[in-house]
Amino acid sequence: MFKSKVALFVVGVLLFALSTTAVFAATDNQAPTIVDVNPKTMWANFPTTITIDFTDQGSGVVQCTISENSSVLWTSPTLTPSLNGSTNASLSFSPGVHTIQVECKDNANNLSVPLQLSFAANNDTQAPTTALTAPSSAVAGTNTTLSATVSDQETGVNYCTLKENGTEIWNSGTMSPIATGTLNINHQLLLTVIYMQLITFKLTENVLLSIAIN
Ligand SMILES: [Ca+2]
Repeated sequence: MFKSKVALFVVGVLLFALSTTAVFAATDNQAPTIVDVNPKTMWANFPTTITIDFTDQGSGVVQCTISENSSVLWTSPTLTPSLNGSTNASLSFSPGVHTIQVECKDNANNLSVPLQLSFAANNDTQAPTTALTAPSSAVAGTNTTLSATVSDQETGVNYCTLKENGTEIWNSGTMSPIATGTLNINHQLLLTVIYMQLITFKLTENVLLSIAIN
């Protein structure tokens, strides 16, 4: 009788141990890892989209932060828990050297090892280049479609406007910065003036072009 009670007790202890082990196995003790942060360099006074790539085991990443000198510059919204994903921040930096620290946490509040990124934020002082690719000339009073190439190796072209004798007749709106690309001006222009100007610029810089009207 005593032996059977001892046996039941032992079985009970074993079952408790097994269930406790199962609970522990479901607990996430694994901190997320920040795989990469891009870009590695930023221009000064220019909004940059920073992409944070992360992985996790267990509960999944739910939030990331970017801080500098212990002050938080940006906090992501609460993310859908993800074991392998990314999130984007938009930040603008003053001129000079910056060291930012990126951290992510999972749904069990495990904090990643911080990833540090140092870079010198410089002002973009080079104006973009642009060239009209069509047409090289036009006949006054006819509808004409313009296209142009734009190029900028620093912050990129993010806004273009077309002026006719100083009056804006078309603009691109704010675009994702273009390093090199073709700008299609989907606008039929009625050319009735002596010349037209295509102006591309970012920040306060601009360049001018003109086409001959015959
Ligand atoms: Ca985890």
